[in-house]
Amino acid sequence: MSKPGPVKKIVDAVTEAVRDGDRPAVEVPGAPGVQPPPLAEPTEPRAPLPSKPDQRAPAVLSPTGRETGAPADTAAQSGGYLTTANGTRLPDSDHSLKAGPRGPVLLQDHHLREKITHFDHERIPERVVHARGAAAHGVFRGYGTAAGVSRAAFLAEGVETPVFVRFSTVLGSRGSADTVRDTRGFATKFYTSEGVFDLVGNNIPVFFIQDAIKFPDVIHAGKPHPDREIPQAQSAHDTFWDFVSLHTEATHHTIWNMSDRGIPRSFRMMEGFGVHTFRLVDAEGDTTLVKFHWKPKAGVHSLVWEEAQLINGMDPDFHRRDLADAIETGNFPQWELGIQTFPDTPDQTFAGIDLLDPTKFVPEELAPVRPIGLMTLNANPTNFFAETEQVAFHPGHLVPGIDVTDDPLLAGRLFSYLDTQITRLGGPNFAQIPINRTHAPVNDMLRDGFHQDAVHSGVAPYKPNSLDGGCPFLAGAAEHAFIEHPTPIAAAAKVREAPASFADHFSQPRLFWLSMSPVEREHIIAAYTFELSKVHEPAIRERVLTVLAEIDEVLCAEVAAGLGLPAPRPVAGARAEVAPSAALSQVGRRWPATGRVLGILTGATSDAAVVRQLREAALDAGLLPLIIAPTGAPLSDGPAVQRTYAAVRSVEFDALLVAGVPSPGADDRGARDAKSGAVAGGQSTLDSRAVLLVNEAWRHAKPIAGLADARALWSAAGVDPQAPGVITATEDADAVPQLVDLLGTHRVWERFPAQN
Ligand code: HDE
Repeated sequence: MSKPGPVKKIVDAVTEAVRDGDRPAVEVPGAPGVQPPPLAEPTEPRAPLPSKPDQRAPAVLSPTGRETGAPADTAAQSGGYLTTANGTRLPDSDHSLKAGPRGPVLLQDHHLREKITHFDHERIPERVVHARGAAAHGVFRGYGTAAGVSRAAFLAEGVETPVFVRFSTVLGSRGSADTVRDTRGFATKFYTSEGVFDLVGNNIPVFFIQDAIKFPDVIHAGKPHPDREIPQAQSAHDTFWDFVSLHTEATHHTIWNMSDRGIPRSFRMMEGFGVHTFRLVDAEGDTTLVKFHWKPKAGVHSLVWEEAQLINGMDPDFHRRDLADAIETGNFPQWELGIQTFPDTPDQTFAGIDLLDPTKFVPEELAPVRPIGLMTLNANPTNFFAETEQVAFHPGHLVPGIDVTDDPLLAGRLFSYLDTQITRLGGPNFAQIPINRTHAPVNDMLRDGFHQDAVHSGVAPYKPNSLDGGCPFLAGAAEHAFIEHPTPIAAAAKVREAPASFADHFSQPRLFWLSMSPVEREHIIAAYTFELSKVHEPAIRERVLTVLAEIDEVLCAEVAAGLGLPAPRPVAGARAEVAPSAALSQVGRRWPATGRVLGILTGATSDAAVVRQLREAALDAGLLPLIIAPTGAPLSDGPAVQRTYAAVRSVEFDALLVAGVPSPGADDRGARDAKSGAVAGGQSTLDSRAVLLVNEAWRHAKPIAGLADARALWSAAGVDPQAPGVITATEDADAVPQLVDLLGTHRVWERFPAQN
């Protein structure tokens, strides 16, 4: 095989970029550039500044995957003077060329026309689904543990492969909010030495439909109503529930969406799933069926619904900011890639579960997830449009050793992703866009088309030829060709039918429900109740209840009670006997707290030395501390302020630390800030925004700590000082380690007593 030159070099650069210090590279993320601007408008030209250290651009490779040796900033703007697109310098970009100062504007003004024409075409069609997303660069290192089941070169021990990962919501438009209740996309592009491999998965292991032909139906039902185009980015409306209540194979995916998985705390804290069963092929040609899993090192954590709703107004970019900030502060998110393996038997079932049915998953208790590699996201994109918007994933981007199965949903995807990019990215040459370029040499005989970036030489882009010496030649297995596995197909007739096993729509939703902890069940009940209360048509609400009756009596009864409707009984009588899977619950384990956001609430009289010390301790523990103060003025000789009382909201933080008495700020009045007085019984000696902050953190079961003088705040905010997760520290230094310990379980779950 030809030596994988570019891949190795890029990985070396990435690995070098991975900072190993104990302290974040940047303590407070979000600076727009590498250097702060002067107050006055600059008067002398200078070359554009480099990107920030946390950013990386696509690798500098030719459109056909060849190493160019060009410096990494080659694709960026250059020079200190404004030019046309053709590099001619310009004297003015503020005034159109006119016949005299009062016009008319002259058609001759080529600069005006170029500037406006380009602007007119700045947008491309957003993705038909998964339009809203955020992405990062990283590296994947194979453990070698998959070597026995797959010949894929990038899975071999120690092999490092550059990756680009895009996370997304499914339903919303490109400008919609991040923390809506929805499935999240988790798409990974591996730039391997054998070509690009895309693992285009979700954060939920099952899908709404079993056959690709139903995809337009489920998406039309989930998208906003076609007449008013509302609601944006959510499933809480008539058409969604109309569809899923009639098309009951959607029941399983729907209950996952209604669970806490539908409102992740962070992209960093989501599992990822390939959903379909794939077929791995080893060096001998032997096959194994697998399901892919991404396991986040930070654990799987979620928001609570009220937080999610507040965040959508407060910071609609919450998830993309969180991802970018974590990377900028050196808290690189990591996931282990794992596989569940199943024998490749003719019936393609495992423990009675049909592996070709994408509405079913295999509980980890039946088939453990074996880790096969580690992914680290360590650089932010340099340009959102060029990279995150233009990246084009495709489940058909496969490498030798990874093949597809006959899952009918996957079959449709193999057609759809290629097709959609032709419209979205303006023609068939999107593989040549820098972020999509393979890091392996290309010799494809595909020619011409819109936006052809390659300058192909020679006269023989056809086969067979003699003019080009018969090149390019075909590869065999020894030369790492991708050879479809010759899977036998049983004798069959052409039918529009599903296998009989696909008719079971309720046993796994029941399994999921029974696997949840009591508080997670409360959240599921609340989510169904919320969503259905937004459904206008009573018949649809009642119909959903008939589906819930098939899952569980308590679930159905509680949702029915919330809607004020009678609870129906299951049609068939008995529900399936299923064994719960403990691995599905998000509650009950401990995880590292690194990268969590700590709000440090200060008052006008806070001791700057103590605040500095607490902040240092938080940074040492790998947290991202943000200082909250009455105004933007720093405490005397203390650290800079990141949030003011007027701008802050509890939902930004995973935990709160009160380091001083928040006496009322000058703007603590309803006319200026309606949050003032939001908490009944607020006392005049405390700022009511600070009281609200603590009250919300308390209600959302977040760890809260305060130094001894926080007691008055506890009582004003309705916090029980004896309750779990409330720390009143006597020694300043005590608070941070205790908070870190509490963050290990994400929330103080004991503060959410549950009944069901
Ligand atoms: Fe997709 N899906 N999908 N999908 N999907 C797209 O491709 C489609 C499905 C997923 O960050 C589109 O480039 C069909 C399952 C992700 O760029 C489109 C079917 C899973 C992303 C498309 C499915 C996914 C997409 C829209 C049913 C989880 C975002 C733009 C057969 C395993 C990728 C684009 C990114 C995007 C079609 C079902 C995941 C239209 C027809 C199942 C993560 O091609």
